[in-house]
Amino acid sequence: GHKSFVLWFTGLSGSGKSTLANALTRKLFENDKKVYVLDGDNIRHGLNKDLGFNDDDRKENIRRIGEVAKLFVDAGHVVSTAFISPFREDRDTVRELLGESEFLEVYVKCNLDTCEQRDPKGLYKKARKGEIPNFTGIDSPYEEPENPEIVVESDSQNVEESVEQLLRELKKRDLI
Ligand code: GGZ
Repeated sequence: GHKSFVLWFTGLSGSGKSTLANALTRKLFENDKKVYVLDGDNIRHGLNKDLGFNDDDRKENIRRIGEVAKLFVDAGHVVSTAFISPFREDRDTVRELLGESEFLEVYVKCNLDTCEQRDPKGLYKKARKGEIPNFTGIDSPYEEPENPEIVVESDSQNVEESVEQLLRELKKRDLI
């Protein structure tokens, strides 16, 4: 079997976390890895549908996702998680839960203007109008990672280039 670990994608809404996590996971699947993606679609609509977006709920969201990711790692998978995870302390708690060798923080770095221009779901526009309170980057903070294992600059390279970068980083670490 191969190594199992978590790629913890973090970044603003619209930065490309889900897109990258899914594109990378497809590549790993084609190379016979056991893979799984945790994202809003399968977590916030299910296990965490009791949670909203105030600070406490975001903290609990990330805590549960960390625990679920750990279960997938125990089961031998390469897990990619795609959540804003805006608070450094919460990400560090997951890092401690998984252990250094099984946790890679991937900062999907994209400036707010670009995210806001992309606005794939029109959420920034609504947030600017005051229709979504506590929107990350507008009136709720995003704490940039200080020592992420990987930084993907999604505003200056395309998805294919970013996936190649991620694959290189995993090979360099003998994880794949
Ligand atoms: C940020 C929000 C909010 C608020 C709804 N702030 O672009 P999206 O739609 O698909 O990704 C965002 C997603 C963020 O959920 P996470 O579980 O990743 O957040 S956290 O890690 O902070 O718990 C966005 C949508 O949910 N969304 N309201 N107020 N994003």
